This record gives sequence, C-alpha cells and structure tokens, in this order.
Amino acid sequence: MASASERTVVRAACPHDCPDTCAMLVTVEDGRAVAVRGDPEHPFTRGGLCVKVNNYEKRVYSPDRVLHPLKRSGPKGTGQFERFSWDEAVEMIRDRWTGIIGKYGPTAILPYSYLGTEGILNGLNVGDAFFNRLGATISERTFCDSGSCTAYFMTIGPSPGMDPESFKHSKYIILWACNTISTNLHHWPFIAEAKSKGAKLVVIDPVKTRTAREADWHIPIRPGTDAALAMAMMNVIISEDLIDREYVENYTEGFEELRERVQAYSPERVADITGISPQDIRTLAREYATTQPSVIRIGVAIERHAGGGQTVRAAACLPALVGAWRRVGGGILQLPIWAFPVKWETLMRPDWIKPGTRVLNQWRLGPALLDEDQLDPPIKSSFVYNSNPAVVVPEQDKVIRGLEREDLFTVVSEQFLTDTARYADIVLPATTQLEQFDIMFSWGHLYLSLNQKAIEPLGEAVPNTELFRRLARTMGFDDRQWQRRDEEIALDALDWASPALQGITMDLLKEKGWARLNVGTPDTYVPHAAGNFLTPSGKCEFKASMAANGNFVLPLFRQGSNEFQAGEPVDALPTYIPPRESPATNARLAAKYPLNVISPKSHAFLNSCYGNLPAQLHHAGEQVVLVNPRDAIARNIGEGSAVRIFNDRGSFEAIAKVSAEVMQGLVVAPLGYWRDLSRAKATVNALSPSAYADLGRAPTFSDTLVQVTIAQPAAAAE
Ligand SMILES: Nc1nc2c(c(=O)[nH]1)N[C@H]1C(S)=C(S)[C@@H](COP(=O)(O)OP(=O)(O)OC[C@H]3O[C@@H](n4cnc5c(=O)[nH]c(N)nc54)[C@H](O)[C@@H]3O)O[C@H]1N2
Ligand SMILES: Nc1nc2c(c(=O)[nH]1)N[C@H]1C(S)=C(S)[C@@H](COP(=O)(O)OP(=O)(O)OC[C@H]3O[C@@H](n4cnc5c(=O)[nH]c(N)nc54)[C@H](O)[C@@H]3O)O[C@H]1N2
Ligand code: SF4
Ligand SMILES: [Mo]
Repeated sequence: MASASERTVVRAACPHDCPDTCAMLVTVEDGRAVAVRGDPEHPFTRGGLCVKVNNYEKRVYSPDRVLHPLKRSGPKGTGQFERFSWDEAVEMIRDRWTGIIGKYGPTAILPYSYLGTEGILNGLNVGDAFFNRLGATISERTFCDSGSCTAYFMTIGPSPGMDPESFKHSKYIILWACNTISTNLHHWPFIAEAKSKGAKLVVIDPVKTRTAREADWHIPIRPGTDAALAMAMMNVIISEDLIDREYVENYTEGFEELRERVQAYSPERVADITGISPQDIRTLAREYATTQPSVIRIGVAIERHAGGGQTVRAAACLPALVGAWRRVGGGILQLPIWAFPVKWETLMRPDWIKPGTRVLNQWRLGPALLDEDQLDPPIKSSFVYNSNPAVVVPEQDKVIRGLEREDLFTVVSEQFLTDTARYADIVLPATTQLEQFDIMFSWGHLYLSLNQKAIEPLGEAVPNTELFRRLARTMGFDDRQWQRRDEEIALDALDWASPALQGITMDLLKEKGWARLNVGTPDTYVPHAAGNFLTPSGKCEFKASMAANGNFVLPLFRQGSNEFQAGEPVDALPTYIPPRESPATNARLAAKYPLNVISPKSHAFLNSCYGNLPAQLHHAGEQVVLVNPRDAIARNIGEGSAVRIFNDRGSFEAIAKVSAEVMQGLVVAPLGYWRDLSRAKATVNALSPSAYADLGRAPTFSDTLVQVTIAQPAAAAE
C-alpha cells in the first residue's frame, strides 16, 4: 500500500441530460473519488452543482451499482439474476441475434436509447453506427424537444438563438413552460441579475412553481393552450401597431398572411380558451412588445400536447415581430446546442443505413412490443442503453407487458437495476461519468467541456463506447469505427477547423476543462440583429416554406436517417390546435376523467436517475401528486391522503399534496419515481398517451385527462 495518500483534482463535467452541463472538479484520493464540486471559474455554472449531483460520488459507489454482467435466473421483472462473464454475455447476444436475424431479419432487433449520459461520445448516438451496420430497426427518439426543434427550424433555422448569458441584458423575460430553478438552475443568476437591474420576469405555467414564485408576474394557463395565447399576443401587437416595421419588412416572410391569421384570436376569445383575462393578455402583449430587449425562454412542456409544434411556431415568431433580435438580450432561447460544430454523421454513420430500413418511434414501444402495431417482422429483441423506458415512456402498462414477453430477448446496459433492467435477460454493467472520458456539448450554454476520467472503472463496468466496440467485435465488424480509442473518436467528432472552435484544442480542454465557443461574448452576441436566419429564405419565416415538405423529425433523432417521412400536412402559418384531452375540447372523456394531469420534472431527480438513491429520495419523499384544494374537497382528499389516479390507460397511487399553487382542474404528478419503489408499482406514465403532437412526433404528456379518488387500503383492493 502507498504510504502517503495521493490526492488529485480531476476536471470533469456533469453527464446528465440537463441544460447546465456543469463543470465539475473531482477530488481523488488513492484512486478513490472522495468529493465532487462545481468549478468556481466556469462563467455559467459558477461553482455550484445541484441537489441531484452534489453527492455524485455516492451514485458512483452506491452498493446498488451493477458491476458485472448478469443473466436472468428467475421470471422477468423479479430482478433475479446471476453473475456471468463478459465473454459469455457477448456470446449469448451473438447467438441469439444470429438466430433472430436468420429467421426474421435484422429489423426484428430494436435498439432503445436516449440520454442517460449526454456526452458526445457516450450519449445519444453512441450505438447508432453499430445498429445501422447491423441493419436493425431505426429508433426514432423524439423524447425531448423534437417538436420544438421542427417548429424552430421551420421559423428561425438551426440557430443557437440567444446566448443564455445575455439574459442579464434583458429588460423583459418570459419563461414559458419552463421551471428554471428546478431544471436549469445555473441560468437563474443571469435572470436574477436582469431582475436586479429592473427587468420584469413573467412565468407562464399552470403551476406556481419554485420559479413562478420568484416572478414579478405569474400567469397560470390551462395546459395545451399556449398557442392561443401567443396568437392573441400577436393579434394585440399587430392591431395596436406595436410591431417593429423595419425589422418585419427586411427580415421576415409572410407578415400579411400572419396578420390575417391572428385576427381570429381576439383576447376575449383566447381568454375563454386559456383562462387568462383579456386585460392580462393585452398587458402582456403590450409590455412584451414595448419593453426591449425582451426575451422568451421556452421549456419542453410547451410542446407536450396535440398542438405543441404550432405553439413553438407562434412563440418563435414573436421576437421578430417586435424586433427583439436587434439588441443583446433580445430574442428567443430554445437550445443553443446548434452552435456546437459536432459532426454527428461520424457517430451515426447514416451511410450504413440500408434504404428502406424500418423506423420505429420510441413512444410506440408498448404497442410495438405487444404487436398492436402489427409490425412485420415483429420485435424479437430489444437492446436498451442510456434509457429507462419502463418509467419514461407512455402507456406504461403496455411497456411492462411487452417486456414480460418470454420470447423477447432483452439486453439492458445500466448502472443500476432499474425498472427496465429488472425485465432484462442480460444486464451489462455501465460506467458512470467519473470512470469514463467524454467531450460535452451543452443545450443550455455556449461552452464545450471535457470530462476526464477520474477513477478506474468499478468492477467490470465499461463506457458505452467500449460496450459497442465489444459488440462490434463479437458480430465480426472490423471497421475502423470501432478501432478508435475514445480520444480519437472525440477528435473525429468535432469540426475543429470551424470558426466556433478557433483557438480551442484538446490540449487546452485538458488543461482548463472547458472553453467558450467563439461566437462573440454575452455582451456582444446578436446573431439576428440584421436577419441572417438559417431558414431557406434567410428570414424569420412567419409563413414557413418548409411546411411544404410536411412534418419531419431531425435526422439527429433518427440515427441519421433522412428517409421520410409520413408526409403529414403541416399548416404553413402558426395556429392553435386544441388539446385532444381537455374538458373544453372533449366533454365526453371529461365526464369520466375531469382532471388534466401534467408530469413535469422532479426537483431532486434527473428524469428517473436518482429515483433510487437515499439522499434524493429523502428530498423527494414518496411519490406525490399535487391537487387543488377545491378538487380535493370535492373528492374528500386531505393533505397526505393516499390517492389513486387513473384513466382508461392505467392507474397509479400517490400521496396527495393539497395546494392552491396548482390550478383548479389540474393534477401535478412529478416524473422520476421508480415503479418498483412505489406503492402500486406504477408511475405517472401509466396514464400518458403515446399519441404524437403535431410536429416532430413530440409526446403529449400535458394532454391527458384523469380522475383521482381516495385509494382503497391495499388489503381491500381487488
Ligand atoms: N431537477 C431536474 N432538472 C432537470 C430534469 C429533471 O428531471 N429534474 N430533466 C432535464 C430534462 S431532460 C429536461 S427536457 C428539462 C426540462 O425542463 P423544463 O422545460 O423546465 O420542463 P418541465 O419541468 O417538464 O416543465 C416545465 C414547466 O411547464 C409546466 N407545464 C406543463 N404543461 C404546460 C403547458 O401546457 N403550458 C405551460 N405554459 N406550462 C406547462 C410545468 O408545470 C412545469 O413547471 O429539465 C432538465 N433538468
Ligand atoms: N410523463 C413524462 N414522461 C417523460 C418526461 C416528462 O416530463 N413527463 N420527460 C421526457 C424527457 S424530456 C426525457 S429527456 C426522457 C428521459 O428519458 P431517459 O433518457 O430514458 O432518462 P432516465 O430516466 O434518466 O434514464 C436514463 C438511464 O440511463 C442510465 N445511464 C446513465 N448513464 C449511463 C451510461 O453511461 N451508460 C448506460 N448504458 N446507461 C446509463 C441511467 O442509470 C438511467 O437509468 O423522458 C421523457 N419522459
Ligand atoms: S444535473 Fe444539471 S444542474 Fe445538476 S450538476 Fe448536472 S448539469 Fe449541473
Ligand atoms: Mo428532456
């Protein structure tokens, strides 16, 4: 043993699917990580982590980690496994897949993944090359922001939009369906700085969230009606002549048609739709237009209903209408990820996709596994990594019944025995961020980060890059793709010659840990002061020329596949598409299920990550639902009552929190609790529909009707 203890600090970056991508410093003593903290020098993340990650070493060393390959030794779902070797595991995978391919063809194999880790190497696209080479079914992964991306590309193009740091220069800030303090914490100081300089903060959210409590003006809105609000704002702005004429004339397309279109959205009519008074709609529109620079930050929930795509279209038109783009601190912020010059195709290898290969949208997992979609060939094997579909996917009961299928060969690469992994035939151990190398983009700021390996992998865990090297070798793929070391993959994956990376090298990143892209400073960055939109016309397209091609999903979300697409028609002008499930639009359903449920992110979980770890569980408590006092009284529900939430798709049980911070008619069920740790072995996605929103095949979590009753005591039930 070493006599003196050796202590080093390694520069790393938080791996999670969170806009902040915090720079982390890992203290390592004698090969063991003893603490993580934020890097105080990072201009965006400024030294703090968050309640999820500030004890990340506990995740790494959790006694519940999966550290060796496991094979099933009991019925599916019971979590009974026995250890076996990596060699045996990959041989079993090869034999089973060879048999399946021989009988059904390779599309009987379904890869299933998302952003368990967000690194460019180990994240979204790490398995794409392998599965494209294998010829498996292509996964269309529209988990998050796909509808908003489609809408944003149609309106503005793949522009980073506003620099999140420039918010400190904003005078009027609208956080629209975004709970910054819980989900984008490190953006908050920039908003607070603007506020301290007199900016007004408006939060549009059906719930008085942590963020809404800090707002100057919280505007509760009925879920799924935001497009109507945006259209009414445009109605007021145009009819009161609050537009920036010169900007509209020079840098936008389709103003006359837009003017026509918004006439149907008077504040009076939209008040009935949204539940916001006509006066408030007018005030919001006037203040937004005349207090420049004004900015809109959209969250993911804005896309989660039947008309989510058109909602983002409408919101994305607003800044051009009022000329907000002219000044630093004005515009709209969706995902600044488009500033990072990543060569996605080097990771996805779309050149390996055989023409005509089947694409399956991942929201359809349950119906697909149960053969409701009558797939030919049926899905005979699923390979899950970076995802926990048993919790995060709608129609949970169907997902579980599908995973229970004896004839389905399921492999799950995981750090923990999640609700999904419990149904696996084989579980493969995955490393955490401290045990791997990666390079990270961000979808919440403009810094490229390097994550250096801090400790050796525990047990037999491997990074996802190594997982696919092993699988490729086993399947006899000898392409250079899988002969590269991780650092080589990183060098190949970025366009180091692009202007955005000028002056940034791997050596610099190794020394400093992160670097700001060369896109100007937060005090000077005005990408669209003079138009320069990245649309076909170069203008902000109120009337979208891309609508002529119909609905589409970015190839990034479909393993690089561009072959498409359903050709579903798309309105070229923004419009309000009402929710499918709401009392106002579906009275028949509402008679049975009168309450609308939404399932935003939990403060202490990161999607379903940490839903099993003691500190975060202590913070979150048992699975809860928030109910408005009037709805609670009508149902005899008190604070702390055990309740059952249900609709035709399924049910789950939770503890009621009675709160006036929730609109009447609404139930809030935070996402991230684990099925296996919950009282009725189900969570909110048991109730969610797998129907798509209008654009980008976004989900419709906020477009769901339910009923809530007092839960029967366990013994009395059934
Ligand atoms: N703590 C924490 N942080 C996270 C995550 C996490 O799980 N936990 N997940 C990360 C990921 S993957 C993502 S995508 C981001 C998402 O971060 P956000 O965009 O903030 O997403 P949500 O929390 O789902 O929803 C934001 C707000 O929208 C409201 N809302 C729901 N439906 C509607 C509607 O129809 N209209 C309006 N106006 N508001 C609505 C909800 O009440 C909620 O307060 O967070 C990231 N950060
Ligand atoms: N009702 C409802 N459903 C939702 C949402 C909602 O707001 N409401 N949010 C949606 C959104 S925005 C998103 S982004 C998705 C998130 O969906 P997912 O990306 O599936 O998110 P997680 O539940 O965090 O599951 C990620 C899993 O990957 C594992 N993992 C982490 N790192 C690694 C690694 O390096 N290798 C491997 N092999 N595994 C790893 C983690 O342990 C975890 O179990 O959920 C969506 N589903
Ligand atoms: S989850 Fe988000 S806020 Fe928390 S440490 Fe990671 S990047 Fe930062
Ligand atoms: Mo997400």
